[in-house]
Amino acid sequence: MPKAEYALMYVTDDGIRDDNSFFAILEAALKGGATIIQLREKTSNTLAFYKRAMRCKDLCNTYGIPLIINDRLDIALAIDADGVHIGQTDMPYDVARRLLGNSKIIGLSVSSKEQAEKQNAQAADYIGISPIFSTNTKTTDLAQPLGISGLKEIRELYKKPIVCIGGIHKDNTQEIITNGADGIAVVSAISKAAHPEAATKELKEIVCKTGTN
Ligand code: TZP
Ligand code: MG
Repeated sequence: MPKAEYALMYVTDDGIRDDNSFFAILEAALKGGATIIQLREKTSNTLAFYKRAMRCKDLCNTYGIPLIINDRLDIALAIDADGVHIGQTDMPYDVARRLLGNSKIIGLSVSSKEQAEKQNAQAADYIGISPIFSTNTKTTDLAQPLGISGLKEIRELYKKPIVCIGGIHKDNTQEIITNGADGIAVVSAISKAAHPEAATKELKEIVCKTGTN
């Protein structure tokens, strides 16, 4: 079994501005078995982000699932989230750790073997390989996909959990887990599914039946 917490991360879809749809899909992901939620809001102002974060926290608490916040330390602190996911140009890891304390989760995106070897990646709770495959969901600030060969190289040197993101769906999940990832992070495979709860369940089953560690 992969580490349960990282098996299936649902990264919320910031394209969904309607709160009813946004929270219906989040709840479907929770019901379907997502093991961790990452709130990612790229366009909302601070107040809108904060309000969504509060509601996400309530919902995640109801299902007993951790909630982490993409990029924004201030939002994570304000709602006492379970952690943050930061990229290479966000708050430095050491500062994030100092602000959040040791009990919170800090994940770091890496887009190369060199980044995975650095001290901040080694200190993080997990790394996100970003992107593993090409995706239409994130269009700015996206590195070249690392692919399965990149994942394998990083798995050799990185001992903590690895979560892959980018272009992941039910037909490429097994290959990712077989080649050393502890979990997957998806946006559209859940948010754009005709049946988000069933889609989540299916992804989770593939990860869990494939994972060996
Ligand atoms: N970071 C790297 S790729 C990506 C993010 C947030 C988007 C992933 O979206 P999808 O729809 O799962 O390909
Ligand atoms: Mg970021």
